Amino acid sequence: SVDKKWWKESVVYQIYPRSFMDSNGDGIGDLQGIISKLDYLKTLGIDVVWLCPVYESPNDDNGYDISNYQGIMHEFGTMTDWEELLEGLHQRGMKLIMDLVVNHSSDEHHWFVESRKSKDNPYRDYYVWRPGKNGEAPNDWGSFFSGPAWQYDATTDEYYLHIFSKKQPDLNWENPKVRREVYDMMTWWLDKGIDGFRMDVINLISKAPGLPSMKDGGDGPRFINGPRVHEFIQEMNREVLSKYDIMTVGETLDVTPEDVIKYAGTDRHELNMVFQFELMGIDSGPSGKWEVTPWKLTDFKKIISKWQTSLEGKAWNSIYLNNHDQPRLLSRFGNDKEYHNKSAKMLATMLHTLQGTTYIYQGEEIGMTNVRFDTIEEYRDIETLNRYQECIDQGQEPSEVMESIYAKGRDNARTPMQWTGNHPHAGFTTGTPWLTVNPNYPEINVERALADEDSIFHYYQKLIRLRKQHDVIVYGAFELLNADDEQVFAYTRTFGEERLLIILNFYDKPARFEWNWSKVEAISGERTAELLISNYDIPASEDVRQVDLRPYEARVYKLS
Ligand code: ISL
Ligand code: CA
Repeated sequence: SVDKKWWKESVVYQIYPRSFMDSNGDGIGDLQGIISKLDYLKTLGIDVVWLCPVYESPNDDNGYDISNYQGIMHEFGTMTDWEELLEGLHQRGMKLIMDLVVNHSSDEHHWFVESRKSKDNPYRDYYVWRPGKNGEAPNDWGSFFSGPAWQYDATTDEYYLHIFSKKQPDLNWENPKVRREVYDMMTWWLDKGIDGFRMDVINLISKAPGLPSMKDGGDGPRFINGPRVHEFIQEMNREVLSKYDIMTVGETLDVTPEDVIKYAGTDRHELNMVFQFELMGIDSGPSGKWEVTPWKLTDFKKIISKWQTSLEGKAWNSIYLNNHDQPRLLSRFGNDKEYHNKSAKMLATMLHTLQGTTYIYQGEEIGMTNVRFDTIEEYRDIETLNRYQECIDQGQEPSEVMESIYAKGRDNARTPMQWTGNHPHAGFTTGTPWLTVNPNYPEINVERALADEDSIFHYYQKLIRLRKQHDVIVYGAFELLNADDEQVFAYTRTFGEERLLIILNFYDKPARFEWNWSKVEAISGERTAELLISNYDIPASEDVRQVDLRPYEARVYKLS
C-alpha cells in the first residue's frame, strides 16, 4: 500500500558551481568543470544533481540574486554548456534539478530596473514599494543579512522591500503578472528537460497584508508562511508542476511538522518535500545562529524522531546534514581531527538510514571540514561580511566575532572542492581561486579517497548501493529505541517483514548498547542479525544483544 516514488528512492548531490571545478583557470568553478566530473558522480552512485543557481547574476549573493532567469551566468559558461551538462547527466542515468529563486530577483533584473524608474511604470508592482513613515522605513522588518529590510530609493522617494540583501528586492507575489512570469519561466526550463526544482525560501513569498510591524503585537504571520502562500503554491502546481514527472523540494524556514504537512502533504498538490531547519538550529542560542551553543544528543534525537514520526504516511522528509549555507557536518556534529574517518562514516550511516530523500553536499563524501582563515579579508560571503561589520560597529572584539564565523560562517561550506593533494589549490583551478582552498587538502581530497578502499567516499558509495537493495531503507517506518541515552543513537526501521537496527556512537568514548531482543522475536520469531554495514571490523560471533561500541562506531543490522 506504500506510495512508491522515484524521488523518494533517490540520493541527491548538491553542487555549488562556483566552488566545484574550474575548467579555464579564472578561479571560478563552471559548467565545463562540472561536466568533467560527471563520471565521478556516477561512480559515487547518486541519482539526482541539485545545481545551485547558474543564471545571470551580478553575484551579490553568489547567484541567489538573479538578473536573467533564462540566461546562464557568463562566468559559468553558456546555454550550450548547460545543455551539454543536462545531456551528460541524462546519458549516465542521472537527473538534474535546478534552483528556483523567485522570492526575490536581483536589482539588476530588467523588471526592477523598470520598476524603480517611476511610480506609474508598468513594472512598478512587480516589487514591494512603500512610502516611508516619518522619514523612516515603512516598518521594522530586518534583513537576514543585517540591517533593515527596506532600502530608500530617491528617484521615486519610496522604499523597496528586501528580506535578503539590498540587491535582492522581493518580488510582489500579490501581482498576478509576477506569478504568470514565474510560471512561464518554470515551464520554459521544464520543457528543456530538467527534472525538477529546489525552491529557495519558498515559504516567504506571501507577505501579511498591510505589512504589519513585528512590534505591533500578535504573532500572526509577517512574511514566513504568509496568508496566501498555499494558494500560490497550489496555483503553481496546477499551472506548471502537475504537468511533469518531476521532483520538487521547497526550502522552508521556521516550520513545524503541521506546516510541512501543508506544503508537502500527499493530498495537498503543492510540493514533494521541503527542507526544514530545526536540526540546524540545535547549536544556536536565542539570539540566532551566531550565538554558538553546545548541543546534547538527547535533543538531537528528539528533533529527528519528531520529524521522522510526525511526517510518517503524511508527507516526506528531506534528509541532509549540511548545505551551502551551513557549517560542514563533520566539524559540527562529528570530529574533524583524530576521528575524521570514523565520525564521518558514523554520520553518513545516519544520513542514509533515516526515512526521506538523502542529500549530499559536495565534498561531504570525502570529509571536507570547516575552515579558519586568519583575517576577515579572506572571507567572501555577504552574510558573513555584513555580520562582521555590524559586530565591529557595536564594539565587539574582532577575535570573538571571528570565532563565531569559524563555527557558523557560510564560507565553511564554500571553499573549493578538494580534488587532488599535490596540485596547487587542490586541483580545483590552475589560477587563483575566488575563495581560498582549505589548507587540509593534501590529506583530504578526491584522488586519495578514490585510491583508498577504507575511505569515506567508498563508505558513501556502499550506503547508496544498500539503498537500492533494501526497500526498508527507503520506506521503513522509524522508531527511536533509546531517547534518554546521551551517547548512543539507536533506532529501527520497519517495512512489512523487514527490519533494520541502526546503532550509532556519537562520541569519542566507548559505549555499551543493550537492547530488548524480545522485540525482534515478536516480529519474526527468528534471532538472526545480519550486519549490512559498519565503520569497524566486527567479529561474526559478536552478540547483538549487548554491543560494545568503539569511538564513533556505527552498525546497521538487518533483523529477521
Ligand atoms: O544562510 C542562512 C543561515 O544563515 C539562512 O538564513 C539562509 O539565508 C536561508 O536559509 C535562505 O537561504 C537561501 O536564500 C538566500 C541565499 O543567500 C541562500 O544561499 C539560500 O540557500 C537568499 O536567496
Ligand atoms: Ca572558470
